[in-house]
Amino acid sequence: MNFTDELSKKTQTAERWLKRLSPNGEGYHKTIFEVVNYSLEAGGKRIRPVLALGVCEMLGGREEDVMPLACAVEFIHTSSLIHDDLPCMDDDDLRRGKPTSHIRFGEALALLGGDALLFYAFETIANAGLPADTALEAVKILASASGISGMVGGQVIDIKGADSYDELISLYKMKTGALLEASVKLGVLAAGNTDPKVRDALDAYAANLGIAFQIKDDILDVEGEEKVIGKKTGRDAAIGKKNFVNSLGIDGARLASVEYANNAKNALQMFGDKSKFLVSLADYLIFRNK
Ligand code: GRG
Repeated sequence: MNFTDELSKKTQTAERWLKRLSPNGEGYHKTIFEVVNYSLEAGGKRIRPVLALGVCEMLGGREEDVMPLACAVEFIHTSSLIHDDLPCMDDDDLRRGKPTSHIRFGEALALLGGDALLFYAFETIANAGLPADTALEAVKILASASGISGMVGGQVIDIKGADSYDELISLYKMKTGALLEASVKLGVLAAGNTDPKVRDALDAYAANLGIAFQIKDDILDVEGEEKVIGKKTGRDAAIGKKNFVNSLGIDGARLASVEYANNAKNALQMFGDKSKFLVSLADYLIFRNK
């Protein structure tokens, strides 16, 4: 199968599982189901679940073992997008091609929608029927990637503003890289692979991919088309936020994204042909138009 077909197949698998595992219910509080599903169903590239699935399959694992974990990452990611768009954060009114959650439902419900999805991610892991030690390890991976020294910590640096190149890299590793790294780690966990060499190689792949992905996000903020990427462009310039493009120029940023993607691909050498999908995914992510 060529890369495009494989990506499309894995994305469809992610959509199918998200539909199956997304929160659903009735009751006096039923509005919250509408709030969370509005953002989940708005789409998105589903890169994180696809990555978890790609890693798990490369290591010989099964779809049914990885997809509840992969969906949990997408729940956290979607929760972070809802919070990121709030007036107290980036104050955006467009996301995934639709009005942001707080524009549609008001700030209080958007805040609660993000909160609800965060907890729901862990509920999903707990209900996945995994052996207790696997579930515990999955919780550890996801909680530390999302929390104080992961995505939330990265957002704290983002709010303050990075003062140096090194700080910018730390920010990217935490705010964006941590969840991509967690996706890869969960793929390894679901496949039951405990070989330290395998883990180190895939950790290196994910760490470099995370930085490359965020640099491309910076590039799209400058040259992306709003209609295609589904969110407002020019945001970093508007609020004077330091990023790779205004630090290195557009060509420098492009070069840096290629360099990090190359590092990611090189980390996969030990897997030979089996890593074809993950190698192509790195290229796809730095040349994407949304
Ligand atoms: C959820 C408790 C909690 C806190 C959130 C707001 C915040 C703290 C963190 C910000 C995280 C964030 C939005 C990082 C940017 C990562 C990024 C490049 C997002 C865009 O990801 P894509 O391109 O989006 O995969 P789609 O829509 O395709 O899923």
